[in-house]
Amino acid sequence: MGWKLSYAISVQKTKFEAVATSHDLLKKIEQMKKQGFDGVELAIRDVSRLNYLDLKKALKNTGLEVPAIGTGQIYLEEGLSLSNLNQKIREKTVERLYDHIKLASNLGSIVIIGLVRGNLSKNKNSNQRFQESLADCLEFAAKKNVVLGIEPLNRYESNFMNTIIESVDFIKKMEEMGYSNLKLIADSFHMNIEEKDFNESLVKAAPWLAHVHISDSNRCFPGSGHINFQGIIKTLKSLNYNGFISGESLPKPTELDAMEGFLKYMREYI
Ligand code: LER
Ligand code: MN
Repeated sequence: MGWKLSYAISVQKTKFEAVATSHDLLKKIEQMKKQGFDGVELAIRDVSRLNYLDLKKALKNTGLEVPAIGTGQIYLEEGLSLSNLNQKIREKTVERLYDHIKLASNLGSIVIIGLVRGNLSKNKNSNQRFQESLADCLEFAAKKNVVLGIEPLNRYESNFMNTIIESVDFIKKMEEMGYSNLKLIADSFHMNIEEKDFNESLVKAAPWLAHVHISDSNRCFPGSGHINFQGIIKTLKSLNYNGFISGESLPKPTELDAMEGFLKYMREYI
């Protein structure tokens, strides 16, 4: 089975710890090529600050793909989210995501809707407002042939869509409303906290599963904690999953060790 492997890189300084960072994207992508990665997942706060020419050059030189673009820093660094009570803030979030979607359209990536969801408030319209803001993004993305991926997050990082089934139900509801470009991203770290059974949840996720994030129970590279990755790999194979597997783990003991640890584990078991 030849799954393609990528690793999440933040292109700007960030509070989010479970990524590798890069201030020289060109060098970083060349390093990843040498390590044997097939792709680089980019976590981007503000697309307008990205050195697009360097990125294009690095991708052309190396042949690496960008399977996914992460957006969580919009929330973590700036407090913008799709569920903010303030309409102006929701609009600003949507505008910001349009830039991620345009970039994704150029690079053939999916755009991750994880932390940028924010948190629902007690206000009874909260969920509706989130849904409307996301629908704006979905419409814009559809015109650009871009898929958005809901990533269920553990309860300590968001207060809604914590589980696969909750997220699948939401995706189905959006499909009924005519939005067909919303898919699902499974992250082993969040699943370990929220799911009853990895296998059952992945089976339910399968028809919508577009991307997979991998880190162990302690958010370090696979093999450092107690998640049964061999079980996960077996299930994904049985489901004919054919997307990318992307490492998203703490830079421990060092960033390079974490990236190498991910590759070594995956090469041994996939
Ligand atoms: C956050 O914990 C995470 O896993 C990111 O991929 C979501 O934006
Ligand atoms: Mn993740």
